[in-house]
Amino acid sequence: MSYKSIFMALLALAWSTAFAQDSLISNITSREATSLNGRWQYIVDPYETGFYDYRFKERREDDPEAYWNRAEQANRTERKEHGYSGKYELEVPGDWNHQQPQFVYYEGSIWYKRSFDFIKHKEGSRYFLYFGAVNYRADVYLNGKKLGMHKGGFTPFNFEIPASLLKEKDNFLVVKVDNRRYADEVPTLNTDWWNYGGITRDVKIVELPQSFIRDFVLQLKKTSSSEAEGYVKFNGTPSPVTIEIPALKLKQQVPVSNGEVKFSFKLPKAELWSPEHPKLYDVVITSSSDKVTDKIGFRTVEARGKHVLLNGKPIFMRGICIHGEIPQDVRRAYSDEDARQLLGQARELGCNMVRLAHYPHDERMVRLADSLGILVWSEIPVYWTINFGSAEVLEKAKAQLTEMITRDHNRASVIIWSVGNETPVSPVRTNFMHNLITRAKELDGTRMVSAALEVNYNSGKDLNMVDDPLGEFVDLVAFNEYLGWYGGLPDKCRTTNWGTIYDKPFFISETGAEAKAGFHGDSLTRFSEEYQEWFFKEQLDMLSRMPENFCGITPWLLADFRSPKRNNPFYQEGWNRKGMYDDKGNKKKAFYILKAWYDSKRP
Ligand code: GCB
Repeated sequence: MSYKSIFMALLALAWSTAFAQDSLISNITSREATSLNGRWQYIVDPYETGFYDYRFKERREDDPEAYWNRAEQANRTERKEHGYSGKYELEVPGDWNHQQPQFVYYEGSIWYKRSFDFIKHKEGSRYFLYFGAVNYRADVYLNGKKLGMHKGGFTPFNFEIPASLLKEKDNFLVVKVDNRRYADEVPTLNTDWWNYGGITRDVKIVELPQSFIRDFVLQLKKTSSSEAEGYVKFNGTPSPVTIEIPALKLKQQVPVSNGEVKFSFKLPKAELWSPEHPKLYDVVITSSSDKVTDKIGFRTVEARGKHVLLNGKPIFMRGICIHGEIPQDVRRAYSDEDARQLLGQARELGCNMVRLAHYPHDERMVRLADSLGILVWSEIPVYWTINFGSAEVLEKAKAQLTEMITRDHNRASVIIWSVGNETPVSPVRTNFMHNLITRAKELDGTRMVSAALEVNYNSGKDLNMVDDPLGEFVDLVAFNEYLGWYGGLPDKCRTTNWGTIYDKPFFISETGAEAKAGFHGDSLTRFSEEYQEWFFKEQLDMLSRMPENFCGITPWLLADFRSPKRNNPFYQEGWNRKGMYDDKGNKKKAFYILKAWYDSKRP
């Protein structure tokens, strides 16, 4: 090991211990919880006055001017320069940008405060405060004490609340949310989507026994349709467990062995989960002090030779990329209804698959995909020009990858973990991405791992080869191409062919063109619905010449979305218009072209 790598490793270790948080509790939806969703009071703090004193030193925990401390004026002579009031409230979950006009472009810190009473159900319980997601950095304080800090805008996290700190009446919970972008974060400064800030997903307190089931995996073995395997992880002392699947009359005892609870057993009569038959089974896992339930589908998925095999049979993925946004309200998606809208629109288009770009979406999306039978590509926001040379940034990306996989590793719908999008080829980047792929495979050996790669489609050659060195490490070679939008006109598709040097399944993870709904012209008129329609006709014709390993496509994308990079004053006005649906939910002409093609591809 060189001095440089020792130094980098130490730095990474220091970083991970400095910001260590409690390991993520998975399957949170099956836990009884006290919701803290609703109206929270706020203070906007662009100068971070609540966090730093006038010498810009972090405030002491008991500093009365720290915004995490109670702020009521005790008497009329007391000077108070901050406070929470019912005049200033935001809805949680929800980004702040859409809630009040003055926040539409705000990037900075906002302090959220919520007072609440709490009923403890059992003596001797443990309490965890759980956040579905906060974008980007959350500093969390309860009754004046810091519970922890978390970075990463799209994954869940939890902090243990010391039982003595949680009161029956009038708890004072404060979360400082900071959504500023930085070069050394994940994502970095530059993305093609709006950086919505706030407590964007559910907040709750879960009450758990001293030793509880923190996480478990129960899945079919990678290539066996009748053998299940997995493990149960505890927070506290592990105990033997019983796994039950009542519909299969299955009851399996699993002992603790060498401190671990791991299992593998036959599951002979299970009906397999698939898009055509999204069968889910109730699963109950009981330990000596805890019990969790879940609904789990059993299926196998693998990249073998030229194909992706689902339950042993080749599958063609009729997909669409989706951003976690509800365009008609100009906001982030967070509810059951939002998930139904997005996946419902994808189904109308004829999809059997979605790429949830470019970050993990709300857990509701993958749970609904499980019950609708929609395959999912799930991704972390390692997007474009991350600082690939930094050991610290790699740790941040790994943390988000771990949280994504831990949350969703029992979802049959999820078949691909993606470690990033359009990252520029260089040895440093390939090493970084390879590290992420290795980590994803350590965490979950049953799913495919991929990344959306780039290819130079302006090379002027008739045959464009995907030869990114990362192709060696992924299971599925996926690439983005915009031939006819960023390069030339759509008729270029007539003479262009695609291939890859890797003998692996081949997938188009993006292609698309912009159209302002309701703007019409001839097919040569940029931003007209006719241009986008022509683009898709040419693209889809081209696909008939794809090589044998071509296994699917997720065009860019379901619906128009907010992007500060899109500033054409007539057609874009701050929106990326590549949607099949516009920002009001209307279908554009291209929708029908893609839908007809998908209908022709159904098995
Ligand atoms: C891409 C990116 C996506 C962009 C899209 C576009 O390649 O992956 O995030 O929004 O192109 O519209 O240019």
